[in-house]
Amino acid sequence: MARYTLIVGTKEWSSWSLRAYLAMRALDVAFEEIVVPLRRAGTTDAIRPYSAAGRVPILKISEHGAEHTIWDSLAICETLAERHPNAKLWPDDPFRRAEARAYAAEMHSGFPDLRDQLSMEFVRTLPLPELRETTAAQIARILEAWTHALEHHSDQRGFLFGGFSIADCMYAPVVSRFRTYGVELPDAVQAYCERMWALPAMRDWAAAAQAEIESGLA
Ligand SMILES: N[C@@H](CCC(=O)N[C@@H](CS)C(=O)NCC(=O)O)C(=O)O
Repeated sequence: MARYTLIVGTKEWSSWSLRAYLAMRALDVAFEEIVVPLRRAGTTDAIRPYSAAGRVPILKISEHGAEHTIWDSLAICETLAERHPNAKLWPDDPFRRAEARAYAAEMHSGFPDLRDQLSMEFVRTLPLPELRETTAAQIARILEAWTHALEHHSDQRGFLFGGFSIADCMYAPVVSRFRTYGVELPDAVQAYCERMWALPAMRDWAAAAQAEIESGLA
């Protein structure tokens, strides 16, 4: 049987780690977690023993006497989807799945101004800064994409593509950013964000982030 270890960064800040964590939590499997403190002089040195890329998240899979390393949030999500088809981390329908993948890829490779100007502070609430035009345009694009998915691909389960999928994992840090900075949202998107925020895995991540703040780690 495989043994999973997920290496993540400080939960208040590590948006890429949150994505892999949510995918992991969507499976019915135990995993060990290691948290590496970010924004420290020694952060890269602390990550490199786990992966030469020096970035979190990292998934270690020990199986049949060998240890495999997967770095990068989307590669981890894809690997988990492949290894655990019953968890349905991607939609069944091929075109829906293709679209969900495009959503995930758009997040993975895009929205640099949003990520830069509204950095993830998972449980803190902060004033909304004056948005650059590019940031405002990226927020508008996300709202358009989510509204489209919720109208055309969602169902009574209420996630972007019906059941919880990797598309939701990839956008979860944006849900948190919208909450942190009080971004005004259309009703359907607000309801989606509330559903995401209420997920047990999101609540657990929030509790850990709060503990980091209280202990001075974040
Ligand atoms: N594209 C990568 C990005 C990973 C990334 O940039 N992670 C940040 C933390 S959220 C990191 O490891 N930073 C290292 C550092 O701050 O030194 C992924 O999707 O996993």
